[in-house]
Amino acid sequence: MSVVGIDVGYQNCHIAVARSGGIETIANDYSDRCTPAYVSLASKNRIIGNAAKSQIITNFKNTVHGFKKFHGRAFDDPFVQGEKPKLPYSLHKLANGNTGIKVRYLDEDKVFTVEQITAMLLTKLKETSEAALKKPVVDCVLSVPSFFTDAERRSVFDASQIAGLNCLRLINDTTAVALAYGIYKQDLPSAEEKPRNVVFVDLGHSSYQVSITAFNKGKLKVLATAFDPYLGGRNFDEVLVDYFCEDFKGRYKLNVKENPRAVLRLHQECEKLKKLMSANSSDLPLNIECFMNDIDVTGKMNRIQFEEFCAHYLARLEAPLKSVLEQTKLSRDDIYAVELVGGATRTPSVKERIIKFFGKEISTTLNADEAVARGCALQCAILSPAFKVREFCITDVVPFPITLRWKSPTDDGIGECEVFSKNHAAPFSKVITFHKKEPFDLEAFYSTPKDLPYPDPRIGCFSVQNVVPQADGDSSKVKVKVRVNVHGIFTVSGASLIEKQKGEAGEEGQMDTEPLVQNEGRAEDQVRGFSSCWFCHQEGLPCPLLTIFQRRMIGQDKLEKERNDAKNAVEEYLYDLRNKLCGVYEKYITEEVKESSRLSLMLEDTENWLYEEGEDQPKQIYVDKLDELKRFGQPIEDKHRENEDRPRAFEELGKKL
Ligand code: ATP
Ligand code: K
Ligand code: MG
Repeated sequence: MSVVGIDVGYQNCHIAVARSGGIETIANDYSDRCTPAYVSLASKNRIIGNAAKSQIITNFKNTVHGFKKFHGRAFDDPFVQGEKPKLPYSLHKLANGNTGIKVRYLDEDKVFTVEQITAMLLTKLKETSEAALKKPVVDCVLSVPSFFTDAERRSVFDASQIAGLNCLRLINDTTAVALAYGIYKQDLPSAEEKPRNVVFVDLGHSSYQVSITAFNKGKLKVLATAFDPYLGGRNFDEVLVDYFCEDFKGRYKLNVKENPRAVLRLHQECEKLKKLMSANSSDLPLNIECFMNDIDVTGKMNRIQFEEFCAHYLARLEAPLKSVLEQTKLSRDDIYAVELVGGATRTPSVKERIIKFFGKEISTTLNADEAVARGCALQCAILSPAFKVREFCITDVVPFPITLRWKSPTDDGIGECEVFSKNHAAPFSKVITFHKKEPFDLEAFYSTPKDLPYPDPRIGCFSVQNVVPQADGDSSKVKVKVRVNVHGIFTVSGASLIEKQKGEAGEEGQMDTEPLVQNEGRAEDQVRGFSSCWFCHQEGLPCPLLTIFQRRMIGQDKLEKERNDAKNAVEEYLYDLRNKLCGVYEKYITEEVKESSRLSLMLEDTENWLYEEGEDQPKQIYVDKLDELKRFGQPIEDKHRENEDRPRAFEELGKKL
């Protein structure tokens, strides 16, 4: 079993794994602990992570990034429509209304679902983990924003399945951070004492999340969460981009927004400038050579100016901070510490605002970039029977209240009740009792659409089938089990018909609560004819087929890698042989060969071939080419080795004698 935690960020992904030494974050094949959430589709393969990010300018139409927020969203969703004009790649409406991503892949126009794109990213992260652990990785824990709704969570979960991962839990970003904070603390108050309340703030590239979590020895309980799902570092970048677009329009008469490549370059430079401004308050330059129409551009900006331009965004930092205090009825004095994570909390004015709000210094005891991934790996370790880790109980919250509405086709027993209130503990199961003579439908939805950062309040529709009256014609008692599971996903996990006791009064929608269950049980065991349909669930290819599709792509990438490796092998051998011919091998080249100059000619030919016709050939051609070269090179090499070995053999012999 693998113990892997992945922070799936909008911009940056981090992986932490459990090894004998404990939890550690790992580097990818670029020796980078951060893997950019970029997927580039090309004519022969897919390129994912760092290599994809560096392709963004050259292959901008097919380099997909910033897709995390498309999970579970319809193409017509106002957010998706708002993003569309800003993206260098195309979006496409899928048959089921969802957001698809249109690219050229293997020289064909292709439309991928968001789940498929995220699965590609996850495949890369899976490979990186496998390389570090030197064994196959299947089990993992992934992070999601605490404000993700059912449809978004299902979509991320589907992506993990497509990637061949077994996601043990989708954990909220701020909860993962809380776990990374709490599990090693030796001095937490005991169970009877007042808990230690800590505020966690995560300002990433695309979103802003705040939680208050109460810690006691061996456990953490999230008390409340609040968020601004559309506030993050990318807003600051956009402010700079907009400013310089105007600036360049005035000074250079350039219409930057018309040129997607220029916009992308400007974005990159503005992000760099923004980071520099975090460390430096003086005027800083922005220079881009050959920006557009062969024009070099320069500009400048300082922190004061930047903060002025961002004032409306900075002002939005306060509301979620206020909200968590109000929800928990805690005062600032009840807060033990305020911990910041997420790259954008490095912005000085962000820190200042948070310090000012709480009237106290903030702690940065956690690694701002890696805390989420570490928390995910810790959660995975806790869930994995293969790994020994300190007992730690995690209770999260339901971010948006959930209501269940029921109706039968004929009787007018229509009703509804709120099954999960805001900040209700999660995961959690409840049993609801109905008295029915016939099958009935249950509809789950979020009760407060206006607080939902998602346009559709519907969660799902379930029908409870095979319900019949009792022998005496009276209605039957039906117990329905509903649950917010470990992933934060709402499910109707079972329904059963119960023999009614004589004279028992029937109260509709009566709720029994069951104790919190950490592991998903097989509640469906005793289900009687029960089916569900999802409003928002992904349609189209069923998961196993998607997985086959994914395997095919991985196979294609592997072929392309082998082809490139074969080509590189020819190149390497060629240069190595040439170097040695002028050096160590010189004396072994027989006269005839030298005379005919066949060898050097052949090397030259091969080199030319590599840059022309041989630039793009199937693998076998390179393999054959290498063999051809070796037929010449090998005898020389053998002679060289013989000569090298002879004195050594004498030496050895001498030692023995
Ligand atoms: P999300 O959490 O929204 O999914 P993410 O997890 O990918 O996004 P992070 O990696 O936490 O985001 O943060 C990335 C953001 O932090 C980017 O906007 C980046 O420019 C910003 N950032 C990183 N370093 C600094 C810095 N020194 N100063 C200002 N901003 C910074
Ligand atoms: K991240
Ligand atoms: Mg993040």
